[in-house]
Amino acid sequence: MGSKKEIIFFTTNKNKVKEIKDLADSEAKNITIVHREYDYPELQLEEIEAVAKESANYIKKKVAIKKPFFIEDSGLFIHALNGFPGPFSAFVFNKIGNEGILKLMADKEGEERRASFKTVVAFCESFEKEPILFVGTAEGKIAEKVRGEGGFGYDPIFEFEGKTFAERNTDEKNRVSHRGRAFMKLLNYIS
Ligand code: ITT
Repeated sequence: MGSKKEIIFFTTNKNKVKEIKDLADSEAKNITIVHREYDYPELQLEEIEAVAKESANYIKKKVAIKKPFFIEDSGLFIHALNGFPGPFSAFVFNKIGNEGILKLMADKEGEERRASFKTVVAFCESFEKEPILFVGTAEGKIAEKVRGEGGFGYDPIFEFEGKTFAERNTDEKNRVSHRGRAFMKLLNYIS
């Protein structure tokens, strides 16, 4: 039996840690995810790919532990609002929350409520190289009202195949979510 490979996950979001640790526990027995609470400055760029890459490069310069690590940046993109809140998802969630988004969407019906979640994982195996990016998306729609007790953030208003993400447990969400898809690509790359 080989020894387990440790990968550090820098984030301030404990819900992300739970989802990713659950997935690694069931899908990658040879990998241990180690959480480090770290609040790095996030650039406000149009593309979350660029945000994730710059964040990983910032951490490479700042942290002393030279171990393989990743960070991830996620966002909700509402088609009828030209991709808003996208890279500004954290700011908008803190300012207006799910109820605010539902108000913005009040006159939108059917196809107009389409939205997607996207996660970009930026992985640095070596501190000498550029981060490698893994992207995962989930296509769904904005629900008419908040539903469900699980998940976090925008999960109660993001509906996929009849259920919001907040109406699924972690395992069910991971199987179809943006984060689950992006992280599975990272796991496949590592193993
Ligand atoms: P970091 O320290 O990892 O940056 P964060 O919470 O600031 O943590 P993001 O910038 O990636 O993370 O998140 C942007 C916003 O989108 C934030 O308000 C989250 O609550 C929300 N969000 C991210 N992933 C989500 C998911 O899977 N379901 C619902 N909301 C999500």
